[in-house]
Amino acid sequence: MTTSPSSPAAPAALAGRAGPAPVWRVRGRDVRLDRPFVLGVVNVTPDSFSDGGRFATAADAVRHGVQLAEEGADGLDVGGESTRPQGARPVDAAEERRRVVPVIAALRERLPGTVISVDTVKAETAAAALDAGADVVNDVSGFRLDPALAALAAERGAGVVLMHSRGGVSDMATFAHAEYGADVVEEVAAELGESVSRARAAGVRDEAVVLDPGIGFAKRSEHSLALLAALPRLARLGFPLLVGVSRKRFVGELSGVAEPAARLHGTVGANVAALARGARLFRVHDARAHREALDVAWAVLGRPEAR
Ligand code: HH2
Repeated sequence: MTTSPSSPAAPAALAGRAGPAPVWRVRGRDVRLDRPFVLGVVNVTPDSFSDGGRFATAADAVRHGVQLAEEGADGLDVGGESTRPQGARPVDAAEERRRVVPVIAALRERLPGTVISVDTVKAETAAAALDAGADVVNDVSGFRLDPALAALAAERGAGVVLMHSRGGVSDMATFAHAEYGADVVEEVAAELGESVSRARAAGVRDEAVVLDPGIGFAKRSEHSLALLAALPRLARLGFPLLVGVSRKRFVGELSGVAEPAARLHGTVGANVAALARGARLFRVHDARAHREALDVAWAVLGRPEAR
């Protein structure tokens, strides 16, 4: 089955994007990335940095996921463990499963055409999530932390998002490992390349892989900005790029908005800029604003420059 979003018409030949749209292979289905892919965040956590506790019950989380899909999200990313910058409390696999599995099962039933990903670093949680109907494993450790996760994804034909980070769950969103030499982009590209090698070694097909620079993970704001600006270099790795800038610290710093949940406008700006530099998937807390903004930006960017 080929899933192709219905509107608006995909711009024909985009600067630097001529040729067929990339296809993301997720559990036997081809998701054509022929317009910006909006991945709505469904955090089933009491402690996430911007929406912790808001959707902590399964019923609230399902309602929220359905709303995000109605607002135009192509996919939903369900997570039961926070990586918040203040130092997250790791959650054991049993508790994480208890949080995400009923939500994924209910969303699968309500939204058969929506791509569902599970945001986890643990194979045990991912296995239960895939059983419940998830299509994609979003591993913020890029297959570093649980050696069984890559093999599981390969065996189940799951799509994978391999995000760059350093350290463990409790410190990956801090500055504990944010030491880079002269060229942060080169280092992140090399470490993402190692994630790709781990995926290939386990038998994950290249068409299943999406890469993510890991905005705010083991990165100061200057690093996040440098990476967003250099997305064309990361695209040379040969995989579609996802960015997760939503409500993050650098957005707050640049826009002067301290409260994470109030950072929508800055977030939209960052995502539109990332689109222009080659990102195709956008992990966001606010679906409607991004559906509209990214579709409009996509249509404009798809036009040839006037002579
Ligand atoms: N960011 C967060 C969590 N998961 N996954 C990917 N692929 N990329 C990201 O940038 C990313 C991610 C952190 O954001 P959030 O889920 O809102 O917060 P928390 O980790 O506190 O739950």
